[in-house]
Amino acid sequence: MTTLPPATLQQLELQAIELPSWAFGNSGTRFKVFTTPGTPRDPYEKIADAAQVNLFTGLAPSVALHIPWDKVDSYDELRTHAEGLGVTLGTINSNTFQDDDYKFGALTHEDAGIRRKAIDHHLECIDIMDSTGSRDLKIWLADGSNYPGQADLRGRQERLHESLQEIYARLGENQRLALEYKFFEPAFYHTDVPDWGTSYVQVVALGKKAMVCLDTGHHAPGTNIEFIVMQLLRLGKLGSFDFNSRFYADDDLIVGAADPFQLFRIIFEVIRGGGFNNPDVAFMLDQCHNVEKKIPGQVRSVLNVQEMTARSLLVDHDALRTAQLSGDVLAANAVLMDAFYSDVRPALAEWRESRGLAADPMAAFAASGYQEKIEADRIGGLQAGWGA
Ligand code: LRH
Ligand code: MN
Repeated sequence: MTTLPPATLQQLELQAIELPSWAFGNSGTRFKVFTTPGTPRDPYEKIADAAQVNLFTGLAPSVALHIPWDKVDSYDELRTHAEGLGVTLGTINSNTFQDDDYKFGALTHEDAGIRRKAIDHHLECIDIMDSTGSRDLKIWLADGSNYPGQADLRGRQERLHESLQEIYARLGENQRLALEYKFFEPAFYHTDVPDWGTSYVQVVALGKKAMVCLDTGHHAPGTNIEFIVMQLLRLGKLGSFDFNSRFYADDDLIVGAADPFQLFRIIFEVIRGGGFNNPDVAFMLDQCHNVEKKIPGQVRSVLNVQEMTARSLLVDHDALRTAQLSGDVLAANAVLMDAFYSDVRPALAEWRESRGLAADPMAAFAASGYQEKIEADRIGGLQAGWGA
């Protein structure tokens, strides 16, 4: 059995993965959004479900909110509710992708009135951060176009910069913004923040409180994502991850499900670049459980990240450097593959038990009866989802 050295366990003990509130609501595709018995009806129930993931894994101490999906009368009350369940409120996600006014863009729009509305939404999000105690404002923009000639690409970049400057100026001392890029969808010809380079040049122009957010589902097929991770860490501008996995496009599937080796390679570069357990680099999930049960889906997700982290921490860096420096290609590759093929699951299960957690959190949650209870209790009311 692979054993995990004490130093590795100490590092794993500090690992924290933020959960997306929207993963607990209904989600789907343009074809169908399926409802599920027990789905939360409001942010309070979403946070209660997220707290279950932390209860069984000890890995998920905070929950990201999405505005207006998680709008409430009192964020102080929501914060107290969360802290009462042993979690905190994390990243605040803005939303300028579901309003008719933003059909031709939001922060990049030609019309100053529309940009004003979009900027004000972000200023409202920062007001919310003041109540929730959140550090990060995450900005993902659907802004783009569908046909060549439809939009003035250069003008939009200038307007994006001006809009972001006003949002940046409102950030408090300990607050940050993270600009998330995505190479396409919903726009199908150009996207105004399509890649890490565009996000980087826009955030560098703002200042030290502006960072890049890397969503693992937002790259063209075949992209070497771990290379981008290395570069953004090298530049000191990797602010956060949206972890998920995909077979084709922005599938938002369980992280590590589609390509566990890619997750291993990404986390290896995070560790190599000083981004692991580094407060500057937030680990968040951004997923949708369209057909599988949502709480077990999130439990599985954080365990996948933990397992690939444990394997990445097993890489023998001295042997790797020796092989790299001697140009022994196969030996160098073998060092990484040995770590990747190390089955750390029995050692992690044993370690969890030593910390008073269940050896198998998936089985423990299933046996807890929580799922049956919410399915029985949450009758009536509008199930939460991307619309509501
Ligand atoms: C866009 C995105 C973004 C969120 C949304 C839920 O595809 O990744 O991070 O706002 O999903
Ligand atoms: Mn995302």
